[in-house]
Amino acid sequence: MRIFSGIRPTGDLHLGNYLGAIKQWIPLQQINECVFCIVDLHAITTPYDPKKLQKNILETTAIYLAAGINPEKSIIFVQSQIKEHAELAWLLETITPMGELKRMTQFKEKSEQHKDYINAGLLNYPVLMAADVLLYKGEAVPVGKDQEQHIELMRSLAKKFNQKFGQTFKEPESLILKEGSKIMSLTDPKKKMSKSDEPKSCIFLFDAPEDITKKIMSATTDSGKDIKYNITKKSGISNLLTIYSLLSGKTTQELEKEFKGKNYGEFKKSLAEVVVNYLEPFRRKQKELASREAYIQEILKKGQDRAQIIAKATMQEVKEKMGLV
Ligand code: AQP
Repeated sequence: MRIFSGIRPTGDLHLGNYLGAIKQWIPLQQINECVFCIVDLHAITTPYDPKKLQKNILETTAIYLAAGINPEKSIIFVQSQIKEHAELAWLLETITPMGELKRMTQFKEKSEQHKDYINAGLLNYPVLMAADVLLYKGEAVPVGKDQEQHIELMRSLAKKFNQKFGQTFKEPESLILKEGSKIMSLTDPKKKMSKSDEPKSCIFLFDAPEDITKKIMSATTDSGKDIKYNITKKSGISNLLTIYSLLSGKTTQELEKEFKGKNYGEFKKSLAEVVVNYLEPFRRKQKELASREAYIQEILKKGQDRAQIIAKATMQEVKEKMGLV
């Protein structure tokens, strides 16, 4: 299968980005043809600093590599370097109903979050995302739960295009994990963990061990003292149990048994140790890669060359079908 996924270079990546998306990319590349993009054109739909964008792109690429994406197997590249993404997005916009875009939860949330930056790019974000995947004839998209609605739109656009202009695209499926597809904020477990939220709400992949411990020890928990998974009544402790389970390989039931009779403090202390140890190789690899900018640039250039061949062929076919050539 051809797999496509991407991440916005909007700052340091957190445990949610890793557990919801990147972690499932690693095994997928063993038997599939994977295309992993750094989606900078999406990053500029919310407030950003142009002076930091290139640095964020390099850091996001370094995280892909540190997490285990193999550039010999998978294509890694920067979205804006392939102009066909924006071109196909425009063509798909002409078959996208406005009402569908306005209904998107992410558009509503981000408009609420950035009231003075509600731009047409933010509204059209899901169409660009559809173009990202369809340009490579992607068949599956490993993402977190927050992207499910966007994939639904992508499927309906693929179907509509095929009906209108002839069979061209497969309808991509979302690959959403059962566990970890929505890691919640440490300070407000009703909200998802988000890069643009306050730093103490996120565990960043390159956080120093003392920061990780501090953030976990002060994470919002619920009244009561049992370490029990109950997403509605105990969302804070349930979120921490999910993180513990995914990083340790133990089930939540095993963890409930292990921490029976223990208090939140003891549980959090143990979780902090698990997280610090799990992320140790990330910190080490990031330090190694930080001084290897030329190497990262070379990977991105090779990825771009490979991506360009596929993108060009799809655009030619799309333009022919739409009567543009
Ligand atoms: N909290 C989360 N739990 C599980 N998966 C998550 N993802 C994001 N947050 C969580 C998944 O990570 C991938 C990349 O996301 P993105 O950076 O492209 O966009 P985002 O969803 O907008 O991420 P953030 O962290 O919330 O960033 P900001 O604050 O900049 O908007 C996607 O697969 C996403 O599902």
